Amino acid sequence: MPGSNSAAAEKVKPAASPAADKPAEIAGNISYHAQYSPHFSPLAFGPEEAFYATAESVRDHLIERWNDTYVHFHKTDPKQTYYLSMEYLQGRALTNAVGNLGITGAYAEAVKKFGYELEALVGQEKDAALGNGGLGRLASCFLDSMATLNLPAWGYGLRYRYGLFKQVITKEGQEEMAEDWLDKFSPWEIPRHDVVFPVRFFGHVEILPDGSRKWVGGEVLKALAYDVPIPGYKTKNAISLRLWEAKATAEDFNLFQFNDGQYESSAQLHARAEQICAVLYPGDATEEGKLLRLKQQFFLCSASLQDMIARFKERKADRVSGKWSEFPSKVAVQLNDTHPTLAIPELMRLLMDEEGLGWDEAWDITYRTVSYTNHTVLPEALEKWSQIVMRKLLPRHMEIIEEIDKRFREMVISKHKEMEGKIDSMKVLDGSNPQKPVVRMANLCVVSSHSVNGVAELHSNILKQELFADYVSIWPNKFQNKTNGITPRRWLKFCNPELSEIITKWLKTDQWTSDLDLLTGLRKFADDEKLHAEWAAAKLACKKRLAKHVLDATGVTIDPNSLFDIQIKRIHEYKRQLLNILGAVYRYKKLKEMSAEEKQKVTPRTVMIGGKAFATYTNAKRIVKLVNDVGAVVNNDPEVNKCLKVVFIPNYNVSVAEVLIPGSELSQHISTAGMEASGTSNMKFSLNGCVIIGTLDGANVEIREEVGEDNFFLFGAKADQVAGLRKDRENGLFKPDPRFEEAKQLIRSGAFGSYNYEPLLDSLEGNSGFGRGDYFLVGYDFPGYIDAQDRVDAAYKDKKKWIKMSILNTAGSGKFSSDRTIAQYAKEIWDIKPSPVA
Ligand code: T68
Repeated sequence: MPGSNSAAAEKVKPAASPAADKPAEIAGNISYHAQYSPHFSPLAFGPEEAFYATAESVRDHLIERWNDTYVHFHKTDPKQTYYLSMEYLQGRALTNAVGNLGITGAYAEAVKKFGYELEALVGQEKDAALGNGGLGRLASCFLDSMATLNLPAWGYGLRYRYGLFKQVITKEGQEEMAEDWLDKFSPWEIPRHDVVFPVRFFGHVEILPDGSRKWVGGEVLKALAYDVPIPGYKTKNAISLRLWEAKATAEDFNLFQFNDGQYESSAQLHARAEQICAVLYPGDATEEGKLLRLKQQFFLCSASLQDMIARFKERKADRVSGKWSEFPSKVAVQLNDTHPTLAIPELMRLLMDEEGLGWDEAWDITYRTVSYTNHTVLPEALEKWSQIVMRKLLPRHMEIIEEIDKRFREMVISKHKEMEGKIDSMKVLDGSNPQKPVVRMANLCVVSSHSVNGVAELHSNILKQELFADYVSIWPNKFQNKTNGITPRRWLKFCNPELSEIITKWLKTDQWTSDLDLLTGLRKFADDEKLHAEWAAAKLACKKRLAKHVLDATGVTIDPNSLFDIQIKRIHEYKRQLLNILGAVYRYKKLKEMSAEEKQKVTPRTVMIGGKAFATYTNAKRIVKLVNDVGAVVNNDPEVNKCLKVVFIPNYNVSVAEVLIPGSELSQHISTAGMEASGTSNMKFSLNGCVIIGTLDGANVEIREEVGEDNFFLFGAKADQVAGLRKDRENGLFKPDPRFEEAKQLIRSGAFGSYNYEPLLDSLEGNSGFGRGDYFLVGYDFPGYIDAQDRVDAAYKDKKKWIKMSILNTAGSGKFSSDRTIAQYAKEIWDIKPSPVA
């Protein structure tokens, strides 16, 4: 390790760590951790204690690589990427760690010596759910790929005490409970008491005698780093996910007040520090909630940038030229959506106020360092912060943002006169409502970053042609596409060992795990009967595992011979779980009308829907309730429940996805066209040999291109029709399909209970207004959806045809590896190169 005592430290021989390939030594090391890692009584060695001791033993391997990688990067001093994200959905780590390190077999054998199966211990681990959905899971897939590609890169985030809530389903619908992922402790994190930075809030700006400005006063908290080592697959590199925790200091503790019995006020700052990392994305309906979210964002940005600058300076000492202008050739900062936008004014402040640079130089460095990824075009998800709140919390940053805005406007007027009329919508500060002037974070990102990208081709085109169109004429080369991807290790090799083995066998190599394009090699076997038999057997095994999960989680028995049809994602009106459930209601109605003979011919189906609704999103919660209510009736109706079951999968998270996706046969990605930026679960399903029913939205477009149109069930309006269709409705030109009316009517009739679904059904009717007048076009797309489902039923009856479609989905998924995505970011945005540890 670098540092003043490194020579001495190197002479001290560490206690022998377990040999990775010797189960007996591994077992000894597990036993060592059980005894000497003081978390449990040494006498206890149940599955939970065994999990923690095993994880700590695996962690020894991780730490070795993680230290070596840090030293290697320190010595070679490459340009590094820093991925700033408010969210990471890491899920469980044990399977992934032993899998990436290539020591699964040895550990499986070692734990057997204690009478355990590795799979059973894996189930003891809590999901690290420090994210909401796709954006957070993408960040986690990216870390896996960065490590695997040996890229010099870091992830930075917050160490939330409670991650995304646990969803409990009651008679009332969804209830939220705090998810205590740190209940005992996380074996994967390493507190770094040597990595601490001050972060200030509030206060004021002082003008110094030399005219420079300084932010002083207010309250100052400490950011303490926790590092989570991220191992690459089949490489010695392990990078860091650095999560910050907020702390107050001993000086902030008022001993006088405490001794006086004023316990709460004596530790006020400690309480405020605790709030910062207490929960992921607190509801922002209240002013307090908004302020806390802004504090979180700034906390991440400030601590991370101070860390990057400290590292730049530390390594600068070894360089010949130590100029600040070199900063962008050593540091790339990627903003995962606008949530870490404050990195822009914070880098400007640190360079100007702390390091003494002038505006122009600081701006040039910032612009060349920062790049921004947009993940949504939904207007309500584009962040806007009150200027009043911003000025109060971050007075110096507000000044800097004002200056950025002013200089941008001047630039447009002097260099792009033709765009002058567009300045109002392009500028960073929006004062059009004098009562509530705001900072538009996306505009700040576009103006201040050298690169802006969308996450799928269609989405990136919408950014260029609509949301950011005006900027394109100023900076035609700034806008890029980087189609999302997923890591094939977690999302195929580890979660679906049955299918993985078959793929390796038929391709005669396991190289596909790091070169996913090799999957195209399966195409030539798409009609091979032997492969068909193996493929079907693997799918059935996964379906049985899935069925067991459903039984354990819900008490509902489902038939592994029925078609497994799954939609799992956050519940949102634009994702249209309502379309799915209305389709199931219509199917139920038709089944009720059929004779016993007719029912014999029906393709039996199990419809599974899972996902969390944001706690204050009423219509999303109504959808959860409706799915559960429909399930309760359908599943208990002996006339139909051999042909149809409807199951709500509770508490959807990463580890539930790892069981559901391998067992899926049909998956629904049915958002209103133009609204889903990309989607990433669509890629996971397709990779696992599941056929998609979907709209031409997000990455569906590219998946369909890759797997072939015959292997994708397409329906629905196209993105460029949506605006016109909404207009038609407003003008009373929309005529609903009778099947759509039938489905709604059955719900209204009380067939699924007496809960008042009127507000939900109302949102599909009328003819104007957001959330009313069927903004998401469920009614327009309903007939096309039902027809596509009929095609699914017919195709599933032809087993050969279906398995071929399944194989061709896997074979066409190579493009969607996050290794491809990250290699493109590295080359086309970050300009960083692989740097493997020898
Ligand atoms: C998702 N966005 C997109 N946002 O919806 C999805 N938002 O299409 C895309 O595949 C994915 O990003 C990855 O690019 C999100 O998940 C959020 O979670 C979020 C969180 C906080 C505030 C706003």
